[in-house]
Amino acid sequence: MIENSPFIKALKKEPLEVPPIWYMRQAGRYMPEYRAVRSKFKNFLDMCKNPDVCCELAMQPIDKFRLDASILFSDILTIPDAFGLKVEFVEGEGPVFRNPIRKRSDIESLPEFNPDDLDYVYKAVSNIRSALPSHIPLIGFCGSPWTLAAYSIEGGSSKDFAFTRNFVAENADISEVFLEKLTNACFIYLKNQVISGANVLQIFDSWANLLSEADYFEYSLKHINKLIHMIKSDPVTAAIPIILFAREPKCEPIVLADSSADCLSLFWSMDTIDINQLKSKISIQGNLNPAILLESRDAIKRETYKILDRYKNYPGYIFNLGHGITPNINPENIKYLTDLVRSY
Ligand code: 1CP
Repeated sequence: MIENSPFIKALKKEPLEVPPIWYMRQAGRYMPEYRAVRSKFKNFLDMCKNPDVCCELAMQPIDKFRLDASILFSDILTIPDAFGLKVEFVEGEGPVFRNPIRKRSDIESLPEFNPDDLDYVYKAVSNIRSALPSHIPLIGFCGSPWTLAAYSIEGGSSKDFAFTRNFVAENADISEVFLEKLTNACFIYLKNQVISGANVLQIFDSWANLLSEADYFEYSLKHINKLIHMIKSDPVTAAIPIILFAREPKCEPIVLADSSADCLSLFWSMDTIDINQLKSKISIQGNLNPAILLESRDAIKRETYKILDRYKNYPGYIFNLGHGITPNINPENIKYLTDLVRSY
């Protein structure tokens, strides 16, 4: 039974002897098994459009490391792609939008979001759910409306998303329209993932750090709050736990807890926050710096124990990294880390 899994118990803030473990980007380029499959596809999104391959990739880290949760293999940029922005992943360049949002009229003329365009994702969810052992929960996910808007307006990734920040400052009203369209799309998308078998949902606000505190509320958190409210108000999704990952937002963590997410996924630099304020309000997931996994085993042990010491009496603590596993990490260190946490 999924309800008895340590991951779901932790999401309900139950105290546990051993924290459940999974890793952001647990399926990815650091694994030779992943690279073998990836080499058969030129464009990354073409691979995401193949539900059988997505299932194989999602299962790889589960089979290899016996983790406590599985995550859908897909990407956050499927939604902008479905809006007709034509997302491609260019070798060595990351995502490139062939049809980005450049001006107001690009938002005014956006087609209606058709959730059926993402049937390939829902099929991947149901394939993964069928392949997983029945006690391992499956996490579905989406990007936050703000993070999706940032990629869509910038036309790809960037260090500082300067074009995007300028665009929203000069076009606040139409940006609001775009963010609302994305919020509604995220809701239907997540609801379909739940219908297809997702047991938990995670929202990735990976570019939360771009915004000032006031702008963070206006352009990001307001829409996340609305999305969570929609999920919690729909009978189909109401009981599904929600994890919120926000990369270094310029607001207090307690403000994120007020979003009524069930769990806060902490970025690795968020290690001085007052967790007593959060206790009994929200579960916590995190937050080892993935860069530590490039160091010696002594360093990995030291830094991991620091985190486990900090959260040992925190009801509803889930072990994870503070951001995704990077391609240069040795899979042996993932195994070492997992054993370390389980034997603490
Ligand atoms: O060429 C390749 O092999 C592509 C590498 C890759 C992978 C493995 C990308 C491109 N996306 C993914 C899968 C992915 N992306 C998953 C499922 C795998 C898993 O977690 O096990 C998930 C949950 C994501 C989510 C995602 N995509 C985020 C949010 C998490 C985060 O890292 O902050 C973001 C920002 C993206 C965009 C994206 N997709 C891929 C890349 C390289 C990027 C980042 C681009 C950038 O630098 O801005």
